[in-house]
Amino acid sequence: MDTTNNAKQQPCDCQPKPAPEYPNQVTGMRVLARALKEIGIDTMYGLVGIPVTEFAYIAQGEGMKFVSFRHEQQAGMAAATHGYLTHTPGVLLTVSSLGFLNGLTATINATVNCYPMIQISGSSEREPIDLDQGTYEGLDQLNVAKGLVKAAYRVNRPEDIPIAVARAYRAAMDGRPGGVYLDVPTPCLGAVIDADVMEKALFKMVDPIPAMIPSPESVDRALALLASAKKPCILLGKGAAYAQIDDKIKQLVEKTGIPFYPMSMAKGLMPDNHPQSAISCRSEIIEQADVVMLVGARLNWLLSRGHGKWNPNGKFIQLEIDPMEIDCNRPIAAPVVGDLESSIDAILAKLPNYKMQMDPTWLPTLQEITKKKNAGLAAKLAPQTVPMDHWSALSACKKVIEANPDIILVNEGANTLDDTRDAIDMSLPRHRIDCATWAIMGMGMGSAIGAAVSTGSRVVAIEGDSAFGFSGMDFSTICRFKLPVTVVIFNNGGIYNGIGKPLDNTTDPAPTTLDINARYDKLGDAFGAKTYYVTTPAQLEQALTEAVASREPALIDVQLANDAGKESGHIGYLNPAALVDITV
Ligand code: ADP
Ligand code: TPW
Ligand code: MG
Repeated sequence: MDTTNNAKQQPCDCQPKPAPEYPNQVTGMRVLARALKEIGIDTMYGLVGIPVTEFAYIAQGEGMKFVSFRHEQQAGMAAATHGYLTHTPGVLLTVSSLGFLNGLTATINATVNCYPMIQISGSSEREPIDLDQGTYEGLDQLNVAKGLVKAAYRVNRPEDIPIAVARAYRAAMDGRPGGVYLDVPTPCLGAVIDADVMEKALFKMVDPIPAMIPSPESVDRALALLASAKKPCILLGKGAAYAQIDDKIKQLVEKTGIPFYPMSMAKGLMPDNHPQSAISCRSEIIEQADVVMLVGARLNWLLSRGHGKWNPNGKFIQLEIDPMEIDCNRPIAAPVVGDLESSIDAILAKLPNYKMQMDPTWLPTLQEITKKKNAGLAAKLAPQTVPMDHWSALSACKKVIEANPDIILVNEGANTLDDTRDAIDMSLPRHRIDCATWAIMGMGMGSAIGAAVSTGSRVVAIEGDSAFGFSGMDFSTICRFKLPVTVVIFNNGGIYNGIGKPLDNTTDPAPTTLDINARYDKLGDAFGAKTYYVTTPAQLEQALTEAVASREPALIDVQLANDAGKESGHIGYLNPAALVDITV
């Protein structure tokens, strides 16, 4: 094989162009594109520059969709959401150093949330990095990523790329899903090999996502405990939504007759208004349930780590793919370790052997409480306050989104997050995506784009004004790709609200204060979106109805009062001031 550069450099025509083609030879870039295609990757999200620009062109040439972003973190959020919604790894492409780091935050977030994704980053040649000699965009990226993501690999030779890609795929998908980093140094991207060497190296993975069957004993133990419960509950997490076994979950819930409680992103897996829904009975479940069956959900901070007010005599069954999650915060009386599909299949098969002994008053009691709580919620939503607060604005959003259940709802903020989650019922699985386990701001535009691209569905992103600021520039990506996404910004002028007072010794704005008079709709105008500025619930309802019907990029600036919203939304109790009663 002749590896000298036998194709003469073409004179620059000032256009980025695909890498030079050699007769019967290919570069590492083409091997990478082909290997990704071979494992079924049809979309990449990213931001190009040296050394990955030509690779993106080659991938496009191979028929892959490349969604180009304004910031790598957003491209990564899109890839993660793609992974979550499609049960295949989302792929993020970044340049070296800062591009890699910008994207890495999303890959780590994907790992925390158990979303499968692969970040592929170009990196500088090894020698000057290892000697710290100051090369272009030099950073020891593999070592930075290791320990923060589920797995991290580097590939140095084009002929190893198919194996590297398969390894990254399995690491992202198998067991607990997560974010994987694949480092591809410039010399590997540019190295030339014979085309037939590439063809021989490409391969189809056999059984890429193997079933993990739970032991029959664990299934019997779990069923015996569930059947003995007087006040049981099935607690659904986003792992259950991710597993895409919606009909089996429905059978589990309906055949047992047990009330269910969905975590935020599991809303819609079973309709929120299902007769067995205990979504409004969180505290009753926590305080009274004697057996809680966790289905793809972790006993982490979102569930007080199983401590706090949980019934001290309550017991847990946990259906979980990762054995290390078991006994992580509370003893688990009946762990069922396996993939959810296999575990629920096994449970459904044996269910007729067990008679549920649930107290016949338990579900009706929860249904009564639900009725009261629903009336309370309706009372919060009823006043059509102007200037609007979160609730009056949400009364309008609720009507439009619930009337269009195909819409995927993306949601971040503090009050904007908490109140939207409570106000808007979901009726379809995987139609709610939010800032999730890490409670991070800055997933909005990326997740909206990943959701729209990977499903073709309409998306509405309800964003606090602060939350929107983290990812706002990628609204332009929504416009460039003409995606059916409507961004709704609740502008209350700040983080939590806009009434923060600066201390006496400064004339600077208070730390929580942003821009109550900002006209976010004009940002939309800059990129040719449909835009609206609304000050009443009726205007908001009309604007949102029109925007989602158009299936075009749209941005609605919702003017709230600057005193709408409280500090930290529903989780103010986590502030240090709440612990030690500090007042400034
Ligand atoms: P939530 O925030 O909704 O409670 P979490 O992200 O905390 O959900 O928990 C999801 C859990 O689901 C994780 O522990 C993850 O390992 C698990 N999980 C993900 N996919 C599967 C699967 N296919 N089978 C079983 N468990 C899964
Ligand atoms: C990456 C801290 C939590 S919630 C929030 C911030 C900055 C914004 C709340 O204001 P918003 O919503 O969006 O206007 P609302 O309706 O309450 O006014 N940096 C990151 N993540 C987090 N979570 C923060 C900061 C935070
Ligand atoms: Mg705000």
